Amino acid sequence: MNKLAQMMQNFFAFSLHDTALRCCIAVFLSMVGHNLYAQLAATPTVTPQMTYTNTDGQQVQEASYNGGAPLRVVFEATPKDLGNYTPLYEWQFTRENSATPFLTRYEQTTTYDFIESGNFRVRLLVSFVLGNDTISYSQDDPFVLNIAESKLEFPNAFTPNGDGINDIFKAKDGHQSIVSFQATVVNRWGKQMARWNHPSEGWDGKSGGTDTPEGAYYLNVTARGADGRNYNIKKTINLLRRYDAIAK
Ligand SMILES: [Ca+2]
Repeated sequence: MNKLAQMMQNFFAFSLHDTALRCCIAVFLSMVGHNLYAQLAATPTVTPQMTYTNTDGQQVQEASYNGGAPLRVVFEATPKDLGNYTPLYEWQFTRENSATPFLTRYEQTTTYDFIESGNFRVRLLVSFVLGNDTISYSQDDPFVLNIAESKLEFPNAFTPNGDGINDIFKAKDGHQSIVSFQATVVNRWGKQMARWNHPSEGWDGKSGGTDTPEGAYYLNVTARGADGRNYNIKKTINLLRRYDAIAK
């Protein structure tokens, strides 16, 4: 190897080393700088959350709901990194296929009772304001709530004999979206035997703590569905204690 080649080799070796070092320093400074920047200028944001009580009685956080009414839902903005920004919240409640909200709420956390059937969308918009500076947030995917149409039916008979089968007279399983309800049962002389105010409740066949006789009784139900349907159910029901294999 001649002297020139040796010099060139040394030069490039140094140069490469130098470049690598510079890169390392640059990356390091960039990371430190980025962290500092992130700490100094964290962008305020929100994490919208929807909470409701499911049919099992448990509170759940979901992005959608399919089922009956009434349904109470809590919407929370859950802001973070606000710094000195003032958040201005706007919850827009719309019906599917409508751009115009039927309701707008301006709270950080808002509660709404869905009592009408239909397909709803709920979206959070936020303006974070600091002096003349405004940062806008818009929820990409709105919460989706599909409230079912109402359903309410009653059986013709029940067997309150304590065997655990069909012992309580009540609405058939599958009743849904009933937002107001009142039921009474009278005997053939018009005397009230029972009264209840929720579709999941019923009559155990007793009156004043004692078993009522077998036979025909008269049910009168007035109820209203989330879809606006009015129920006015009057029917004869049979109280049977000896038979279990009765049609529900
Ligand atoms: Ca029974």
